[in-house]
This record gives sequence, structure tokens and C-alpha cells, in this order.
Amino acid sequence: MNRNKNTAKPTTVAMFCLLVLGILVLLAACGSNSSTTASPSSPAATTNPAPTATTGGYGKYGNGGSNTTPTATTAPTGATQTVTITTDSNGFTFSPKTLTISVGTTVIWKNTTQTPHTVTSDDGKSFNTGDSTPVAPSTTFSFKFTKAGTFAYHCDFHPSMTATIIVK
Ligand SMILES: [Cu+2]
Repeated sequence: MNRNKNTAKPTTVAMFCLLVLGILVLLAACGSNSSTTASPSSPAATTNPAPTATTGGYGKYGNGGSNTTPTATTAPTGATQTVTITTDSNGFTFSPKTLTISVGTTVIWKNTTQTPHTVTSDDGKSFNTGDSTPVAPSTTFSFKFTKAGTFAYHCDFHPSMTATIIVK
């Protein structure tokens, strides 16, 4: 009996080992599985650090290091000119009535009156605030002139309000 068992043992042991190994692997898999299910895979919040203003040139002078950002706000490229919507002895008016600018200039109409006005090019298509979205009191309307030409415009609400932008 004993001898017989001894001869049969090696394979049995090997089989047993494999079985145990297999079970262990399964258990390990199950174990790790159940333990990981608890933690919700949080989509690693990619904290994009705001592009820190380059501490180049300017930072070196003065207060060494503190970013003295040279007012580089994304302003409209090119120059700007302002036309004031105001009141004169004749009533509402654009001031100046004729404004000469160079190509690429953005004109800002500033309504300083208590009444809405439109800024409507006479050709009806170059620029237009539209009657439903006029320049409300204390607000502005901007338009960038990218083409040379003479642009007469008016206010749809007040026929006497006429003016011209000359783009060179
Ligand atoms: Cu008006």
C-alpha cells in the first residue's frame, strides 16, 4: 500500500499543486476584483494649469518675479475709434458725424442717451444692430471695418440720425 502510494504520489501532488494554483489565481482575481469595484474610477481631473504668463523680460525688472503682466488683454486687433450716440440741439445724433478710419479699425458706438438706437448701414448689409437688438442706453455696439469705402449709416428709429464712416 505504502509503496504503491509513493509511486502514485508525484503526479497527484503535481495535479494538486496545479489545482491549488488555479484556485489561488481565481481567488486572487476575484479578490482584487471585488476590492477595486469599490473605488469609482474617477476620471483623473486634468487640472490644466492656466497658461502662466511667461515670466520673461518684464518680470525681471522691478518687483523681481511677481507677474507684472503688460496689459495684454485680448483686445481687438488694431485700433479702435468711438462714435458717441448723444444729443445735440437738433436731437439725437452720432458724434462725430463723419469719422475717417483706416482699414482694420473697430468702431465702437457708445449710447450715452436714455433711448435705444440702431446703427444701420444705409446699404442694409455692411453692419446693422438690427431693430430688435438696438444699442441700449449705456451700452455699445462694435464693428470692425475690414474693407475700404464710405459707409453711410443711420438710426432706424430716428430718421434725423445719419452719419458716415470713411474707411481708407
Ligand atoms: Cu436713434
